[in-house]
Amino acid sequence: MTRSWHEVFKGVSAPDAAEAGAEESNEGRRGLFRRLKEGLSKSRQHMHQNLSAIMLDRFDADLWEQLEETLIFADCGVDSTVAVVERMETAANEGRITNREQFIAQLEQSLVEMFAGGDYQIDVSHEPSVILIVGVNGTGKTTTIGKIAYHLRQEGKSVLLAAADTFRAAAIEQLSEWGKRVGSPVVKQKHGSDPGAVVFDAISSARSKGVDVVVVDTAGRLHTQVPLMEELKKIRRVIAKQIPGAPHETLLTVDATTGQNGLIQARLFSEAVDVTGVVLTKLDGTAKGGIAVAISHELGLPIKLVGVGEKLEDLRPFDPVDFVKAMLEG
Ligand SMILES: Nc1nc2c(ncn2[C@@H]2O[C@H](COP(=O)(O)OP(=O)(O)OP(=O)(O)O)[C@@H](O)[C@H]2O)c(=O)[nH]1
Ligand SMILES: [Mg+2]
Repeated sequence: MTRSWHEVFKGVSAPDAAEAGAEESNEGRRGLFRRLKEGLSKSRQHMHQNLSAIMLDRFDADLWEQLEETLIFADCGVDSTVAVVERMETAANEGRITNREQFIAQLEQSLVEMFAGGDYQIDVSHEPSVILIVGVNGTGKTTTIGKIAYHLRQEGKSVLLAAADTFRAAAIEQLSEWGKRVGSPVVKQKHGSDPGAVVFDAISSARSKGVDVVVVDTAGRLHTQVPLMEELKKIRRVIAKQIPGAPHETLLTVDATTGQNGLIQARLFSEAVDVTGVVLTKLDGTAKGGIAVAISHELGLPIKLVGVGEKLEDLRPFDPVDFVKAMLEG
């Protein structure tokens, strides 16, 4: 079942049932699912084409090979693909697949089983809560921050943005633009200053003003850039020193269009920093939405959000069942 935004954030109270009305909230969930499907239309089209080309008259090696190719093409990754095909073969051998509907239903179930469990919520229950956004260059960190801030504001939370990407000249400006758009203050210093100092200021400011959530932008980096990874660890230490237990979330952005390469980068990145979840961005730009399966399965991390466009509203809550349905169902 699609989660509403107030369910995405832990620490946001549910709207008054009488005020929202059960029907209205169901309508909201359906709307979210519809928009997720729109965002995944390229992936769905490809999946559909490939799956409808598979003839189900004989469950033989050919058929399983075709399914395997379909999943590999969709970037589900070798491990997940092998596991899914095995489950499908077992189901067929046990007589649980006799028609196309059962085939699709079983495929859905097997794909859903590939997702790592874990906590899909984003914890904003602290005063203030700190969300740190990390990832490789250009994967969508700053855009995602604008979108997250927008949704938090919609849920009635006050948000402060910290411009701790002091590395790239235009980065501070870019975050300031998002701040203006969503109506959140941005704490910044000049280009080239110490990101730790920016974060320190941001948290002090949030505390003195009673701001609910601080979202920290960081410079893009590769796990191989040792000084930059050290800098990230320092940022985390500065945060933890001011607020024990923070950052409460460290979200890793992964660009879905970079496929298996992005997956490798993400794995190494998450090994270096304590990541609490993934934001899978740019799903609208790829037919290979199966990368969500590979990332979750191979990284063992929950995907918490997906990006399906460049606009403020183009962020979706992630739910494995919905995601797989949106990818497979017409
Ligand atoms: N289509 C699409 N584009 C996106 C999405 N998310 C981000 N982008 C675009 O990707 C580009 C890079 O996004 P940024 O948010 O600047 O990425 P970043 O990780 O902050 O980049 P650096 O700070 O340079 O490391 C921009 O052109 C965004 O508009 C998405 O979900 N879909
Ligand atoms: Mg950025």
